[in-house]
This record gives sequence, C-alpha cells and structure tokens, in this order.
Amino acid sequence: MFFIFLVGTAGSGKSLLTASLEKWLVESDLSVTVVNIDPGVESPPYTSDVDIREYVDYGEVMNNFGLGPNGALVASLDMGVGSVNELREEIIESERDYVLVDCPGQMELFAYRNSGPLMVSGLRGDDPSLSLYLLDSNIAKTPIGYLSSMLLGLSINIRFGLPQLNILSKTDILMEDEIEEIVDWGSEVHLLEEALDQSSEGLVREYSKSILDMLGNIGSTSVTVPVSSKDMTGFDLLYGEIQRIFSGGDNIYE
Ligand SMILES: Nc1nc2c(ncn2[C@@H]2O[C@H](COP(=O)(O)OP(=O)(O)OP(=O)(O)O)[C@@H](O)[C@H]2O)c(=O)[nH]1
Ligand SMILES: [Mg+2]
Repeated sequence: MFFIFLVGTAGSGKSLLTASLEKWLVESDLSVTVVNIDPGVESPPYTSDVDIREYVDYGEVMNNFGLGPNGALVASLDMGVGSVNELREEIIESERDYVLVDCPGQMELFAYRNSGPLMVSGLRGDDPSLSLYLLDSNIAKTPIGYLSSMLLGLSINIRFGLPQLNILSKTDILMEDEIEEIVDWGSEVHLLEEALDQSSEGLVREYSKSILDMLGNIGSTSVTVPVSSKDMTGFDLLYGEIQRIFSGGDNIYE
C-alpha cells in the first residue's frame, strides 16, 4: 500500500486533485482508497472510503465548545487523532494499491501543531508514503508568492519527514510560458533570484536573497509538476514522479 498525502494552502485544489488523481489511477487499472481527514468539509468532489467525519462531528465541536470555525477545526483534528487506529484499520482492510489522503487546508495544523503530523504518521504506519504539496497558481505566479509558498512547504516537510513533491495546481489559469517559468524557478535558483530582483526592492529584496541562500544551502531545489485537475493535464508526469519516489524509477505495479 502506498500512501499519498495531499497538502497545501486553503483552496489550493487538494480535494479536486484527490478526485481527479483517483479517477486517473482507476482508469490505469489501479485500486485506490480515498481518505478524507478534513473534519469541516461539507461536500467533497469524491466519495470517500474512509472519513474522519464518521468519528468527529465538526458542527457539534463548534457548538459544544463555543469555538469559531478555525478553532473548531483544530479541536476536531485533535479529537480525530484519538481515532487514528480505527481509521488505519479501515484503510488496511480496503487492501488497495494506493491510499489518497485529502488533508484540511488550514496549514497551521501541519506546519506548527502536533495533531497534523500525528495523524499522518498514525495513518501511514510503516507503509511507503509521500506528500504532494500544492502550490496554487494564483499565489505561485509571482516570485514573492512562490518563495513564501516554498517556505511553507519546507515547514511541512520538516514536520512530516516524508518525501515531498511540489505540484503547481490549476495550471489552466496560466499561459504556457508562465507555467514554464514557475517550473524553472524550482529547478534553477538563479532564475528565481533574477525574478525576485526585478519584482522587489529594498528590505523585501534583501530578505528574499537571504531566504534563497538558505534554500540553496539545504539543497531545496526541486521538481515541480504542473497539473490541472480541471483539464486533467499533467497526470502522466505526476504519476511518473510518484513512481520515481516510491521505487527509484521502476513501475511498482508492473
Ligand atoms: N481552474 C481550476 N480550478 C480548480 C482546479 N482545482 C481546483 N479548482 C477550484 O479551486 C477551488 C478550491 O478547490 P478544492 O479542491 O476544494 O481546494 P482545497 O485545497 O481542497 O480547499 P480546502 O480544502 O478548502 O483547503 C474550487 O472552486 C475548485 O473548483 C484546477 O485545476 N483548475
Ligand atoms: Mg479540500
């Protein structure tokens, strides 16, 4: 069983990518279990096989504890961690090839708090796992937006301790040359540096340079896979990269 966790800022396209990746994998004759660990979601664009909402009632948590929407989400995930063994048991019983886990968009849960990483490690056990980190095209299209998204991604990466693949989501809203430029920022730091130079000044430019140096020092340059869940494009490349991480290049199901 291979676990794929989908993380990214609120509205970056995690749930729709979960749905479209499931469709793509099933059409490729692979079996998939879809897991929802967003207690607050109302109608996700897929039918979940395993769902945290079976264990925690977000609306009740909000009412009973007098919490607002964000506080209730934090409390609900905390409570959900108490049921992680049952959730994992359901996943194991499904005996599928891939497990897609759609995570909540409140990044604080994963980047700073313990409950996100605890949920992730409890669900995956010792099974091979990776995370897909979604960079929303709306944010990543500017050099500063891209850089700040990468920092958040780094924060999640050190909390999860899993191989992480960057996904540029919603590419259908960009032009072809814009997509290429963003993908190149990921693999060639000097191109991002040039773009930051041109689009920022003063203190922001200085900070950006320091952050880039840090990213360069820790070897945080990376592959970025451009994907549109709306147009169903980029999935061959995405699957290839997933395979590469899980197997070092061989098709794990051939
Ligand atoms: N144009 C376009 N819109 C997309 C794409 N993927 C998602 N969206 C839209 O972006 C919005 C948010 O998508 P979701 O899949 O719900 O995003 P999410 O990351 O799960 O959101 P939260 O769970 O609330 O954090 C919806 O209106 C989607 O239809 C895409 O590939 N292209
Ligand atoms: Mg969602």
